[in-house]
Amino acid sequence: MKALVAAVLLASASLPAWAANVSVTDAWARATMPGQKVSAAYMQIQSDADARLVGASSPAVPRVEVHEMKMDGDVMRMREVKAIELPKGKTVALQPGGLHIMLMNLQKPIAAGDVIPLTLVIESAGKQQTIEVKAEARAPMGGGMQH
Ligand SMILES: [Cu+2]
Repeated sequence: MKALVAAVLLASASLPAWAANVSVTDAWARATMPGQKVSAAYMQIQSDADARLVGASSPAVPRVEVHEMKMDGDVMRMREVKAIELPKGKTVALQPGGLHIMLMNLQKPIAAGDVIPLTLVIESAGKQQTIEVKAEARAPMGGGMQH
């Protein structure tokens, strides 16, 4: 994790002056169970200016969406969100049971220890920048994530 943080800091050093300084920590993805075609990635995101996460992609995953989970009555449902607000100075957590990066149409399983490269699209002051993130896969928990 130390190497990842260093890489993120290095990347932000070369950003243009208008860009928000965005740091991503503790990025991880859920390893899949046999036959599972979807998974999710989670992370903590902090920006030094008001910004929004407006998209994500990965060369390793055919389809990536930004999702949120919410209770609908007594059923947990998820839906795609257009953007996640990143208020200045506030750490926004993408975590199980809440906001997440959905990894879809997986062509092959994700094993614990695999590294999933993700590109986050961040918008601030009307402009977009991309942030490269590496999410290391962790073993699925009992029951996994229901879709
Ligand atoms: Cu989802």
